[in-house]
Amino acid sequence: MYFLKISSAGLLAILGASCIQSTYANDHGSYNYDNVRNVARNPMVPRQSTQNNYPVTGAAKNGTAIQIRQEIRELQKDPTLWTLYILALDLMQYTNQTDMLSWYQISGIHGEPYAPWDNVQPGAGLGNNGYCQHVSILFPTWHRPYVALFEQVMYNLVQEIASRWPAGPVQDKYVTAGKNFRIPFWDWAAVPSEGGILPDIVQDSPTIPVDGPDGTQTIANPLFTYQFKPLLPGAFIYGPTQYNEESYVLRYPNNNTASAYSQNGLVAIQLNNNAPTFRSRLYNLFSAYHNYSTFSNTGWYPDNTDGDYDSIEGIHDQVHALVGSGGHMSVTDYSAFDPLFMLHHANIDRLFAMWQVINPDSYVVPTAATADTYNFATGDTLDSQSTLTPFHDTSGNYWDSDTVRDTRVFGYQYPETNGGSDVDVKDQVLKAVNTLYGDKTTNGTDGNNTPQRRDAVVNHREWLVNLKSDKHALNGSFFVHIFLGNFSSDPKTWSLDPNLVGTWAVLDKLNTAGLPNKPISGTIPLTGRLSKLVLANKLQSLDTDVVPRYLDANLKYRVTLLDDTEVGNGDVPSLSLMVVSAPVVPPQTDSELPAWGTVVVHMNITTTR
Ligand SMILES: *[C@@H]1O[C@H](CO)[C@@H](O)[C@H](O)[C@H]1NC(C)=O
Ligand SMILES: *[C@@H]1O[C@H](CO)[C@@H](O)[C@H](O)[C@H]1NC(C)=O
Ligand SMILES: *[C@@H]1O[C@H](CO)[C@@H](O)[C@H](O)[C@H]1NC(C)=O
Ligand SMILES: *[C@@H]1O[C@H](CO)[C@@H](O)[C@H](O)[C@H]1NC(C)=O
Ligand SMILES: *[C@@H]1O[C@H](CO)[C@@H](O)[C@H](O)[C@H]1NC(C)=O
Ligand SMILES: *[C@@H]1O[C@H](CO)[C@@H](O)[C@H](O)[C@H]1NC(C)=O
Ligand SMILES: *[C@@H]1O[C@H](CO)[C@@H](O)[C@H](O)[C@H]1NC(C)=O
Ligand SMILES: *[C@@H]1O[C@H](CO)[C@@H](O)[C@H](O)[C@H]1NC(C)=O
Ligand SMILES: [Cu+2]
Repeated sequence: MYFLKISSAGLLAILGASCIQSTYANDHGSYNYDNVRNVARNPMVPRQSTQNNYPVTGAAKNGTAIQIRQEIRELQKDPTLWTLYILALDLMQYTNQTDMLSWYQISGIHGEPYAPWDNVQPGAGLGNNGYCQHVSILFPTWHRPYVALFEQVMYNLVQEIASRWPAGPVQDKYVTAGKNFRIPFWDWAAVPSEGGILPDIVQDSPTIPVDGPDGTQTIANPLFTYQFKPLLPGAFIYGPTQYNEESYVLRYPNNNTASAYSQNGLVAIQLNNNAPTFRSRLYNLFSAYHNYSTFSNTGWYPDNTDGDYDSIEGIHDQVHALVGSGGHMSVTDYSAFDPLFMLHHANIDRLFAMWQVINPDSYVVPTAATADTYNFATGDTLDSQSTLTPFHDTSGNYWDSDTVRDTRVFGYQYPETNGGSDVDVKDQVLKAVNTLYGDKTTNGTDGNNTPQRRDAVVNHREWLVNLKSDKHALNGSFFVHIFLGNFSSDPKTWSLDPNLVGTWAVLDKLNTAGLPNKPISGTIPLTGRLSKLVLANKLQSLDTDVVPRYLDANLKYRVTLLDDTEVGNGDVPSLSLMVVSAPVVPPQTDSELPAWGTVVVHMNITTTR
């Protein structure tokens, strides 16, 4: 469902309507395999590892077969693999929380409850952190074995589930398909061939029918939410208190009480509304960022230029915060419990893998840690041999950025990075970047259902807002909404407003007292919106003598916390915004990307806007 133009009244109607849409399936439960072999309910719980050094291998590799991770909506077209995927998610979620391979414990590696996993103990004084690396040179590489571990657990469950069909051709079909199983990714930037950015399956229904080994049953939809079983008191030590009361993972909760529900409908709209900026940020990142240090994370390096504000982590943060909007995905330490987390991170890993193909020589260089994690203190030097704890390889050593550099060590590739010796993989990646994220995605539609015709605008110049703030400026995650033109006076509607260009998000922890507060940065591209104005004859050109005047009259911004309360523009210590542009030579073929000239600053955006 798209909204071409929504008035403020229309937005309020949508807000109202969404209040009746979602209720939870209370204990609709998991798939019941009882009748197949007359064994106890959920007999297929993965065995608790009895030795330490659990080897992270990715999905089992049979011989040299590297399998492809597919987009979730592609995987859904294959009913056999899809059934196995849903059943494996379900089984993992219903695995006892005390088990190290349960959904609970795998999710818990990322952040809270800050428990050791695989008996990997925290460094001295570091126990109140997750293992995960953010604002870190290790952001892309740490998450690679993490997602591979999830894939490995899922793969093993798939093998077990497939074997549960009664012997015969149907079982053979599932067993054969299961051997090629890989987890899907969620491409939130490409123009979907149908539907919106947020896949229907993750939002439509709290329960789904699944045709498993014991026939068709209705189960709790494992992509809709994850239910803690049970929510352990005090597991989430840093408030707000609702996280210790909500026994379901929530997205955009309607209030912050234990009985709150997810407003997936609003998440879907604000993702559609922001998708043109996901797409443009990615396209700019692939085109203009060729240094791994800047590409990899939101941290601001002292020798950065005005063209170095964005990063893959920054775009990742925008998606996290908009999906969560006050729910679990918008808090770093709780985010991994949401079923969308691994779909999102498989996509981040894919974008990283694509970037690696274009930039094979730029990689992790020694860089001081900007924040504490479970095993590294602020200021420790992180390099390509820093251990990616708690992930061991088969020799009992930890994986490091050097050993995870190629996704094939974990037995997977992506559609764009896959190819034998006869395939020019770089050419394939460049074409995919142009097709999926490029200026010439004509005939596609963006979130507002308007054609993208940026290529029709001659004299090409890219316009952006550069943003920078301290990571913990507000002691918690927050949004900066950038508008061109008038917008609603109700902060609840800002991320949905038709005149929103994009929402920059700062993703934060909840326990920031006393933490080092380093600057981070990002961008919100303006060119797509400005080009539409040019095409509509509302703006003369994208030239430097025209655009600043227009922006001076029309560009505005507002800040909100994740519960949609406004923070005054002047009340955000360290937040700065500026308008920049660069001349860009458009690609001559679909195997090239735009060539960026020097980025220049046009205006500082003052707090009075
Ligand atoms: C690997 O493939 C071979 C040949 O298809 C098969 O016999 C074997 O069982 C497979 N091994 C695993 C671990 O799946
Ligand atoms: C989970 O395992 C623990 C420890 O083995 C056990 O006490 C508990 O009853 C189990 N929970 C469920 C729901 O089976
Ligand atoms: C929060 O939302 C739930 C679900 O609509 C409702 O039952 C509850 O009364 C609300 N609580 C408050 C304090 O608004
Ligand atoms: C990459 O960026 C980092 C951080 O700005 C900088 O220190 C380093 O010199 C750059 N590397 C190259 C090869 O330009
Ligand atoms: C775009 O759509 C128009 C009309 O539907 C069609 O004629 C044209 O070939 C399409 N262009 C591309 C690049 O697909
Ligand atoms: C913006 O709002 C002002 C004040 O309500 C109004 O005068 C102006 O026409 C509006 N501009 C647009 C482009 O809607
Ligand atoms: C954030 O926390 C720090 C340290 O506790 C405090 O000094 C600062 O005033 C807080 N800032 C805001 C905006 O709440
Ligand atoms: C923007 O502000 C910075 C520092 O606050 C200043 O150095 C710079 O000259 C300003 N740029 C413009 C275009 O006003
Ligand atoms: Cu993340």
